[in-house]
Amino acid sequence: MAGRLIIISNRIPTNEHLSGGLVVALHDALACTDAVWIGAHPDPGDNIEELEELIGSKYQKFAFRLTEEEIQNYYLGYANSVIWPLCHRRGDLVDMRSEYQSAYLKVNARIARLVATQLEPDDIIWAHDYHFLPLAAGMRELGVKNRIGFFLHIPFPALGDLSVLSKPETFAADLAQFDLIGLQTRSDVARCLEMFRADPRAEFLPDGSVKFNDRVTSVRSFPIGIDTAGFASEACHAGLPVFGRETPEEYIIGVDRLDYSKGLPNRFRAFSKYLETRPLGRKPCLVQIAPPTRQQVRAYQDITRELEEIAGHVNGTFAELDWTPVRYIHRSVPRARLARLYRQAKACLVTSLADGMNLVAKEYIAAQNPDDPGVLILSRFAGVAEDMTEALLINPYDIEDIAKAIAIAMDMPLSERKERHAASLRIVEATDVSTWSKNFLRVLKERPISVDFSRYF
Ligand code: ADQ
Repeated sequence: MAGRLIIISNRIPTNEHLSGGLVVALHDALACTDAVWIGAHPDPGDNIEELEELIGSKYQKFAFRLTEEEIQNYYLGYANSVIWPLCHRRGDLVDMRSEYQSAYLKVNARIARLVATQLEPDDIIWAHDYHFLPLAAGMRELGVKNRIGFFLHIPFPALGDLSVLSKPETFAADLAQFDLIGLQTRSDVARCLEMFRADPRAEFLPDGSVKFNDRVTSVRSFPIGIDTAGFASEACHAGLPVFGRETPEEYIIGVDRLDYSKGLPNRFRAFSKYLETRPLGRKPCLVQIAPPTRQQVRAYQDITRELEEIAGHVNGTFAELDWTPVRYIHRSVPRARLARLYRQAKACLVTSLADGMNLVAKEYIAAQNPDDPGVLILSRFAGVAEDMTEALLINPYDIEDIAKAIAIAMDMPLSERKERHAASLRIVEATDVSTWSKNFLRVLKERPISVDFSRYF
């Protein structure tokens, strides 16, 4: 009998219709396999030694509880105040504390135990993201031999930056316990292989995989995507006007979680710079949708305050009775509405200083009318830029460069818009989300279940 697919992620969807991202991403894999999804319960709790079944889904879902203290130390602490800034090249924001690290290890060891008790020999496990770096190591210690794959949604850190960790050598050792390490881009793969190359415990095998002590792991890129056709059809849907009565004449859109990695302050400053030199009579808006996240972490409070100040300043400088240049919306927008907002926008600004992939870029392209498309202004530092080279690529650290790109986008001739859009759409279609999960699972299933080294020598 074919084994089950066990997915482990930090968040577990509580309502499949409302949540985007990973739920949509894994929908196909979950629908056509005997699948189980395990993730953190949205509410803290003290019953931490058991998995709770969540009912009302097409596949099995189990939640593990985190205590209040673990949310503080494991989730907000080690995951989001150490690993996240490390991977996004913000060593200055790393908040290293011993209680963070011990909570991270403890929670991972517990989840390893909880998952191990559920396992059958043919099950395959797919762990998601930086919350679970030591999960396979914990499971191997318990004797788990099943295939375990890992996908890192955020950038792979540079070798030199790993030194911010108190035990940098465990980063490679933990990852090597997975049978497959999936990363977003070819550059991520290069950085990961560089880490293994620099490690005397690692050895490269003829097929490119990495032997690390007694295990062999493979490192591959699987660029994540979206449900392209589904999103495009939502964008075309007729409905109530997206802005109600306050429809701006023309607008540029930005959609991000409010995170310092998304380059929002420079985006606002560049828009302001563009406004200084814009053609007379033109009154474009920047519609920025940015719901706050991780607000208990200091760096997130700081960026929230900074953005409010800049938005206030831009509006103070340029606003007129009938025109508010920056419309800064601090909350989530339903996906169907978001799709239509993208479609009507003349341009989309993605200014990430570092970003694993950036799905907003792909959503914007999918939502456009191919006969009259808008222009994607895209940071070279977003993973999506590795393939989407026909977007208007910018350096997000250079305000003038972004401002110039806005000017070019606002007046780009239709023929050029169509060409750039068609090329970008080909990338979005080729990296559709079902392709992503199918490819990952195919490669994981092809990995030898217990490695026989005589194959290699
Ligand atoms: P994120 O950092 O969350 O994801 P991104 O890839 O842009 O970044 O995905 C955000 C998703 O949330 C998009 O689908 C977007 O539409 C949605 N979203 C954001 N703000 C919203 C709002 N206000 N209302 C409604 N929806 C909103 C991480 C990595 C990325 C990687 C993804 C997937 O940081 O680099 O692309 O995982 O692997």
